[in-house]
Amino acid sequence: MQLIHLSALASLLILASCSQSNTLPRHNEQAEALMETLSNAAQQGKILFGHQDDLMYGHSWCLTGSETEYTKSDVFDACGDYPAILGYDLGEIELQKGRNLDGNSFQQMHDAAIENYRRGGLLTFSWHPRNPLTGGDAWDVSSDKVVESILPGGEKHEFFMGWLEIVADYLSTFDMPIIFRPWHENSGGWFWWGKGICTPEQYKALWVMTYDYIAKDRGLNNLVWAYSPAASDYMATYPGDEYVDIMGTDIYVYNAPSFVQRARSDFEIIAKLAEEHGKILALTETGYETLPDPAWWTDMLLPAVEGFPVTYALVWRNAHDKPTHYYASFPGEPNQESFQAFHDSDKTIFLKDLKK
Ligand code: BMA
Repeated sequence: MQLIHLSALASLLILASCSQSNTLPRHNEQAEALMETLSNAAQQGKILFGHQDDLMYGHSWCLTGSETEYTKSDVFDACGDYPAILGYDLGEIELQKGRNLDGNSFQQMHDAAIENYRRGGLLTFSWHPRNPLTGGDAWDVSSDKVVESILPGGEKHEFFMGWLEIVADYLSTFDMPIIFRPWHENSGGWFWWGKGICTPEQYKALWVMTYDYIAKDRGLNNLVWAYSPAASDYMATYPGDEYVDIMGTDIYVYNAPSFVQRARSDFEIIAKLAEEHGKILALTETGYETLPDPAWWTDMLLPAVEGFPVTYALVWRNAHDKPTHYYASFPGEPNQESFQAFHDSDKTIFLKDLKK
């Protein structure tokens, strides 16, 4: 009898905890506020500026590990203000070595992001996970069975759910909203979750599995979910309105014929979809490596988004160990003046503007 009672009680508790997580609002207040900040910017014809790995390192410097202030920034040193959005990457968190694929300490990314939120700034995480089937990196597309292998019933399913657990554990240490952008650029064929490496159905199932575990099972409703394929194939892998908050896309300058033309024709498509589906529009990654055009900031990036409700544009990282791999200006970089004009423009929002 006693046993029956105990197991009945256990079932009741399980049921109660399930129904509790099912009744959680999809977004907590922090996430709602983040989405409102983004939407308000677009309504005013403004765009938030983001920079990948800002505060962690820059073109010619890198945190040593003992810092606690998180004030050094190429963007700040170039224009006197911090980006409105920090972009960080979770890649290799699944290996549990304390540092990501580009050498950033997970602890420091956490502390810098929290401090930056206290200053009024926002945060987005992408994830370049290793290949769970082959053991290679995110760019290992040697097998087209990877996604299949991690979906329910696949040989790597349990193993991969362990990776999601690590991600959810880390994300749950942030008492702040986060734009979470997994499985990005999937309309290209360069990541193991990309086009031609998995089917659209498998991709959607991967997204839903990720969402269901992190948002529902783990109850992380501080996340705002960003989807970011190319415009040409946008809806082929769309997981559904209940799984996506931001309709984004990644566009770099090397996309022919010209960046402005390409971006504008992409936004014609995605802005319409975002409106139809009630989603937020974003340029989730962009940039011109080594900034060869002095007018890139004012004469390319701003005209590329002009007239579209693009809420933010995040430029990629300024690697400290690859001298030509940079996307934001820094002191002495020839485009600093144009970057300053971009910062000073009433169309852009940096950290100081978020505080106003
Ligand atoms: C790429 C490059 C790589 C980096 C990766 C993940 O675009 O910057 O050097 O490892 O992003 O951040």
